Amino acid sequence: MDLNLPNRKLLWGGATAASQYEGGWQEGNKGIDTQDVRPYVPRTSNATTTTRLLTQKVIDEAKVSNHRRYPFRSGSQGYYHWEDDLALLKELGIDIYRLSISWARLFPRGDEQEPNPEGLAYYDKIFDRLRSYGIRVFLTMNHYAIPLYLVEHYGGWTNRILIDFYLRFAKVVFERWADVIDYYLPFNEINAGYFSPFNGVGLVKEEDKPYDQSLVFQSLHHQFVASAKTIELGHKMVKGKFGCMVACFCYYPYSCKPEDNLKQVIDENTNTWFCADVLTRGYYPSYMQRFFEERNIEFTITEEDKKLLKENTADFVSFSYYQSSVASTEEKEKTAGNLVVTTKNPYLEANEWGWQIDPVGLRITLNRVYDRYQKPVFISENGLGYRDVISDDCKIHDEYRIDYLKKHFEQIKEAQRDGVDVLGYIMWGVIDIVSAGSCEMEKRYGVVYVDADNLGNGSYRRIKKDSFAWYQDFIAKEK
Ligand code: BGP
Repeated sequence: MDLNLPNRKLLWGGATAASQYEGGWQEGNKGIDTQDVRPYVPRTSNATTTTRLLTQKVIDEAKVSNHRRYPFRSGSQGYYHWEDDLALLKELGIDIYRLSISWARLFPRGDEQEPNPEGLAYYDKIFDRLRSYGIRVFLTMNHYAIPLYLVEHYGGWTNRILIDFYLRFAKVVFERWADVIDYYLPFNEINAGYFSPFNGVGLVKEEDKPYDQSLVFQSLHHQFVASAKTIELGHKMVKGKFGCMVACFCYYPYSCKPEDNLKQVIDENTNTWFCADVLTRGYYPSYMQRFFEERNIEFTITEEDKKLLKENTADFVSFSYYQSSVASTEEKEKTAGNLVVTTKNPYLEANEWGWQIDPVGLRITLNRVYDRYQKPVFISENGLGYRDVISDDCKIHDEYRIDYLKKHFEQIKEAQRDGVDVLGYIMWGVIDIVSAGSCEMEKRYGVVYVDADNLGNGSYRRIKKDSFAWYQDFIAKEK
């Protein structure tokens, strides 16, 4: 019996993001952005608030400080090492490279009419080289970093005018590099907007006060509209496909107690599916009505916005997946994860940062996403954050990462056999980069090691880890 299930050859890739990789924060007339002002704070203190939820005081201090504790200003110094890095990616044999463009490198303040020529020249070089290597491009148009000027003078994404500024940026990208880009993502992990409003929507936290949720959701709504308008324009101008992306947390109920199961549904709906529902189905899901009412969240959605969302949905769905989570109605031991804190799962191991490693959860997530949207699915981020060490033989023996990748890849194959239409897999931080959550260089994901510590000490020399050869061999066999 033939059900005509999709059976694609997967694209295997690797990813970086401009703010975490490039450095060169003042090179080529780049403007300062929201990541440049995030300080590294050792994890022993109240690091989450200081590093992710920035107040104006922290921003003001950063603006006048040349201290090395601003890791995004150096990133992995990709701005200077890009030629060697792209050569390494070529050697690795990846089919597709996911990267982002720094908005502030193209539009230093964000509200200019014309792009910065030096910014254009930098990305010309990158895209030319990728073209000549035959590596396809998965472009994250905006991966967290927002020109700081837009935050301080316009209030970040709370202000509807950012949609116009963003569209100006998008148009430049379409006009200039369309021939080399296959997949576009208007926003990285769009649901980060409400877990991490400074990173996600450029919202500054007031001292000693929680975020105003109406502002958070208004900002997010503006990003939804910007995304729809980008797709509308992109479909007219370029051949590439447009996706949406959410951070997936794969919730399990703690027990078979009905209340735990209900909590699983609610947590997964509000934390994960809400944004993907809007961008993929083209309208706000009904379950959000109650969520907004119970929290007195009020914001503006115009009739024109509704029409735009409806008519410009994503061509494919993508997600990051690092860990699964547990929904429990009872107070249980907690552990951290990507963007969320969750109940500990007694069946799983976690990395040093508490992120629970769960390859089967990836298969479950792929099935849930495909079943829900019936659109092709791209795993746009996955990987293992680990404190790698250089051993006496000057190598990095990261057999734990090989084991992690192997087990996750097996589950992707299983999901394909389940009938999920998987487009590809992109390994996060293929070359070591600064952590977006904790601003550490020493939380490493790459198959290429970058010799630098959390304060930017080091040679920034690149060293291939053992996982490099393993991934290279895996990809070669897949071709
Ligand atoms: C995602 C972000 C990435 C990335 C990754 C790993 O949320 O899209 O930018 O960094 O998580 O997180 P971290 O860097 O905090 O380990």
